[in-house]
Amino acid sequence: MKKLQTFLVLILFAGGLACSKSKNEEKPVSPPDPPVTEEVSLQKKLPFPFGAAVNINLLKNNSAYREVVTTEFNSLTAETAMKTATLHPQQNTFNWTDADYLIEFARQNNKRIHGHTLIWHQSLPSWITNFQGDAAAWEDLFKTHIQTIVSHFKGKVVSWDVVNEAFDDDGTLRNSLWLQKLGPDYIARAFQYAHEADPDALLFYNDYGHEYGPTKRTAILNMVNDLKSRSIPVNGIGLQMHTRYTMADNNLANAINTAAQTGLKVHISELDIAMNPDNNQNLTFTASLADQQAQKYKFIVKTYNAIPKSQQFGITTWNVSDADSWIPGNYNRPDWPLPFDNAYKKKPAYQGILDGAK
Ligand code: 9MR
Repeated sequence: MKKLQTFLVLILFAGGLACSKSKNEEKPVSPPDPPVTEEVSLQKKLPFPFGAAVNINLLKNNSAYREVVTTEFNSLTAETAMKTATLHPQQNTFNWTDADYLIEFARQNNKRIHGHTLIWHQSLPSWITNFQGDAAAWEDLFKTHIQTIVSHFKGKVVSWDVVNEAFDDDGTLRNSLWLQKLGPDYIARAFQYAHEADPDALLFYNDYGHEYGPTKRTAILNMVNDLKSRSIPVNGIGLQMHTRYTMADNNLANAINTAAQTGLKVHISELDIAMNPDNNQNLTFTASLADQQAQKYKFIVKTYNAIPKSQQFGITTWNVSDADSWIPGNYNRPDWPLPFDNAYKKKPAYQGILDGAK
C-alpha cells in the first residue's frame, strides 16, 4: 500500500513538472513538414512499361541523359548497340562491349531490355554483304548469327525485334539480301531459330508505316497471322511509329487497333513525333506547335491504353531528348520530336503522355 502511495505521488509530481514545463518554456514552433510531393515519372505514372532507345555513349558520358534515363523509363532498347554491324563485325568476331554495358546498367537500375534487331536489311557489316556461299552456307550464317546473339543475352534480354522492316510500302516483301539469299520464308525461320536459342524470349516483328494506310499494314498483319496459324513462335508486333504531328488520329488509331486485333502483344517501339515534316530550315518550335505535339502524344497513349492490358507490351520513344533524336541529322533540318528538350527539360509532350493515361 505504501508502495502504491509513493508511486502515485511520483506520478503526480512528474505530471506537474511536465505541465509547468509546457507552460513556462516557449518551445519554438518548428515549421510544418513540407507536403510530400509525389515523384512524377513516366515509368511511375503509366500503366504499362514506358521505354526509350538509348545511345550508349550518352549513357556513359552525359550525366543529364543518364539521369533522365534512370528516372523516367523502365524499358530500354539499344538505338544501335545491338545491330548486326556493331555486334557481329566479322564472321567469327562478336563485339559485346556496348550491349553488355547496357545490360549491366539495366540490371543495376531495374530496367527491362528489348533487343533490336536480329535481321534487318540495314546495318550489315561488309563480311555479310560480300559473303559468297551456297544456300546452305547462307542458312548457316543466318542461323548462327541469330542464335549466337540470342544465346548471349538469354535471360537478360526479355524480347527481340527478330525481323525488322521486311516490307516495302506497297506491301510486297522488301528485296533485301536476306530475301535474295534465303527466300521469302526467311522470316518464319528467323523466329524459329531465335525461339530455339531462348524459348522464354518474346519475339516481335517490327516495322514502320502501319499508320500510313491499309496497304502495308495489311500485308504485315497477314504475314503475322500466317506465322501464327503455322505455329511459328511470334509473340508481338512492333509499330515503330516514327510519325508527325499532322498525322490523322484516325490513321494512328487504325494502326494500333488492327495490330491488337491479331491478339498478339503490341509494342509502339520507336515513337517520335516530327514537327517539321516539310523540312523548313527556318522553323521555330512555338508554344502552339508544342501544344499540338502534346495532343498527338496524348492521343497515341490514350488509344494504346485502351487495347487489352495483356497485349500492352509498352511504348518506347526513339531516344530521349530533341538533342539526341536521329531526325535532325537524318533529314538535315531542325526538329523537336521527343518529350524532352535539348536541355533535358520536360516539354508539353511529357504532360501529353501523362494525360493520355488518365
Ligand atoms: O536512330 C538510329 C540511327 O542512330 C542509326 O544510325 C540508324 C542505323 O543503324 O538506325 C536508326 O534507327 C532506326 C531503327 O533501327 C529502325 N527503324 C528506323 C530507325 C530510324 O532510322
